[in-house]
Amino acid sequence: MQDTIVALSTARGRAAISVIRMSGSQAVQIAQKFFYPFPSQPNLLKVGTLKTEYFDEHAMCVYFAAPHSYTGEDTVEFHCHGGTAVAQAVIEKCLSCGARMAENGEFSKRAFINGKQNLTNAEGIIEMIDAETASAAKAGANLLENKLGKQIVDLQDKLLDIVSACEVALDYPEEDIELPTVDTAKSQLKEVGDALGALIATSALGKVARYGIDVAIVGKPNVGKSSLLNALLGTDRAIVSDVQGTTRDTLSESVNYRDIRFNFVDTAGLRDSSDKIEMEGVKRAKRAADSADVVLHVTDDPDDRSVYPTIRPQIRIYNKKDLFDKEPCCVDSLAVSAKYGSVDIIKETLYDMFSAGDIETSDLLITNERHLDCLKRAKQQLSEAISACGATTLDVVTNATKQAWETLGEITGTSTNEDIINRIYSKFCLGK
Ligand SMILES: Nc1nc2c(ncn2[C@@H]2O[C@H](COP(=O)(O)OP(=O)(O)OP(=O)(O)O)[C@@H](O)[C@H]2O)c(=O)[nH]1
Ligand SMILES: [Mg+2]
Repeated sequence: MQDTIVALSTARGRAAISVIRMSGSQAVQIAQKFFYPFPSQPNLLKVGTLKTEYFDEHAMCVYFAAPHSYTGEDTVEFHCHGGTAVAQAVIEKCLSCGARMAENGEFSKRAFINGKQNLTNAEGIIEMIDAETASAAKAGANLLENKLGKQIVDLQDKLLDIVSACEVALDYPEEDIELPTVDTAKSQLKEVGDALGALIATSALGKVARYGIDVAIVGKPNVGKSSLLNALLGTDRAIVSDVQGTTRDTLSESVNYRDIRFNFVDTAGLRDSSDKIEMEGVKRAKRAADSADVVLHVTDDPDDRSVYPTIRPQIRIYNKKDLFDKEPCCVDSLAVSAKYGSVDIIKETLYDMFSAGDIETSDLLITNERHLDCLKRAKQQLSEAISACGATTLDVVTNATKQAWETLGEITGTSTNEDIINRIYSKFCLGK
């Protein structure tokens, strides 16, 4: 018999209400010991009295009968007054009557074990809880709705068809039945491989939807990098001064713009110095630029044509245009005044550069590194199967195809090992 588990499902602290959730075969019996009158039927929210050790709480209670609940088990929810003390007293009562404290994500893990959700659904829930923008939430919602899961199962079915056709040919080599030609198998495998390729190709946009765009602001001292950061954020975040070398450490801050998260990093001005701390700052600035999605290379000299040495894409920003008496020399750059003008053109350019507008119209994006890794491995295994077609025996093709089928199963959890499952569910907060 599974333990009956309990946890606070709403956020901790001062709030209007708290929801305490209990799940397991004993959930109803335990709740009936201290909630009166207990609801006479499932799915009915009932007002009543919840007797804790310390006080009587005027609360509401609902139960869901297995398997028609989130976890697939009997589940009881108490909707109580908010605040830490009330929730604590109710949980204590549940514990003293036979429940035990749930672990992080244990409700969802039980839902997975009971076939109520697959791994991508669970990961979708995590993405939704973590989402800072509507695009990130939408990506999570798509996973939760099983859009990826369905596609994966379709592709797995196609692979299984290929495998079974090949196996018939292997088992009955002498029979005069219609055998799949190697060419047919090859073109079917290619079709699945292309579908995987198309999914993999969405991962760049998926990363933008989920995490946003990492932007490093670099340039010589005093060109106005920190002023630019402040203007981009719309807040007075970084110290600005006319002293060269004001910013020493990197300073990261995010802002949402047209539903995309921009993660800006302001950095120390690039120059040689005998100051140990300043040189460490310069080192960090270079590191920030090397790990960013894009670099804003800031200058305040309209004749500056220099290029920042990086393999990352970069945009040259001519700042302090209010002081210029001529047009900047390079046209494929942006000219702004961080101090006196709008800098929206920078965000707009970045938005277009990363095709962020496509997120809204896209149906399904790969936003999860684990899924991407599985897709890439499965594609590789299919490539091996394809090159084996005609070149070697049919069982080599079959084995590679079976491997790709297994790898795809890791995405939804049908062939995932226990460690990975545990790792995914441990990312959930308590009570989920
Ligand atoms: N006129 C004018 N002055 C600006 C503009 N942007 C920044 N400044 C001034 O330029 C000076 C340097 O600005 P900061 O933003 O501190 O420059 P920084 O690049 O961060 O400098 P370090 O941190 O030392 O590398 C300050 O006095 C700002 O007020 C601008 O658009 N126009
Ligand atoms: Mg600065």
